[in-house]
Amino acid sequence: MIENINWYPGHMKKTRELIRNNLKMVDIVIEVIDARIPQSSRNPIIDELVGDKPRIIVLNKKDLADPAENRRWMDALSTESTSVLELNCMSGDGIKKLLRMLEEAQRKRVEALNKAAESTGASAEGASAHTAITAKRKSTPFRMMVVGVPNVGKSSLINRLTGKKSAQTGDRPGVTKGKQWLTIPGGMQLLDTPGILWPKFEDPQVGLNLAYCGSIRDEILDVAELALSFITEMQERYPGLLMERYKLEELAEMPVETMEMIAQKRGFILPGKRIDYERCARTVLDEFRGGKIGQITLEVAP
Ligand SMILES: Nc1nc2c(ncn2[C@@H]2O[C@H](COP(=O)(O)OP(=O)(O)OP(=O)(O)O)[C@@H](O)[C@H]2O)c(=O)[nH]1
Ligand SMILES: [Mg+2]
Repeated sequence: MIENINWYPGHMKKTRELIRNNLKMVDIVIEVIDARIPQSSRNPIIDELVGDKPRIIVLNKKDLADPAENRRWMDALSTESTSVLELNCMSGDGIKKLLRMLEEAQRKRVEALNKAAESTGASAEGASAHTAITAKRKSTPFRMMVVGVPNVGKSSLINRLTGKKSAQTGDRPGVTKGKQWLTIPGGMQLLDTPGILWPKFEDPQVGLNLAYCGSIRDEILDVAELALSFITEMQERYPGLLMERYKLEELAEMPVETMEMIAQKRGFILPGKRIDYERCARTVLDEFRGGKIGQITLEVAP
């Protein structure tokens, strides 16, 4: 059943260790989330691992989400130690602002190290501590780690920051496999990580949202059933967009009938006049994922 999506392949356990082991080396964590599902794409494991380390939350794919909701989510997610910004990795809109935020964080780090160096006393012990801190400041570049659930755009973000195609990207989950450190112009270093999920979705809706947005491999899902629950949600939240996209004068009471109407409109009919549900389902989901139905946010900001 689609309500019980559970997907936690072994490599995700490895990624968890990768994040844990590299965390002490980084100065800041960039958590990439999907602007269409800002709540569901926040991984509780990441929260637990990162703790109160300085963090920037990137509300990515802002072009695919409702602009008014993006603003509300940015307000809702920002805290004392967490800055939030919206981003479109396809156009690069928001990257300059992110770079400014990173430079500011880098400046704060140098300041903190300077302060630590100053506070070391005049004793022999203090002098060696002073030397160690100064050496650290000079030799260790500012480092960050990019984390998030699969397919949110971590590698795309990294390519924007490095200004070239350093990391492999793709419109499916599980593209990034190992770990790789990259350097961005100006000398900051960053670590791309594979997308990770968590072993159990407490709320089945979270699993559905992640599946709609392509964070869970379609191969393990019943696509027709997934599209049907997506249409059900669209009928409630964005009926106008659904009608407009599929040129429907009205929506049926039963979402399965709406799906049949869409299939009729698009000519997804098999021999014997049978509806090609599978093809219709894939089309609707692909069109949502590609932003063709409109700017859609599936979770309302608190
Ligand atoms: N419309 C839109 N698409 C984006 C944006 N950022 C990334 N994408 C697309 O989203 C898909 C996934 O991007 P990746 O950068 O591979 O995502 P990832 O988080 O590294 O994925 P994994 O390595 O599989 O965890 C690709 O098809 C990108 O082109 C964005 O801001 N807007
Ligand atoms: Mg990747």
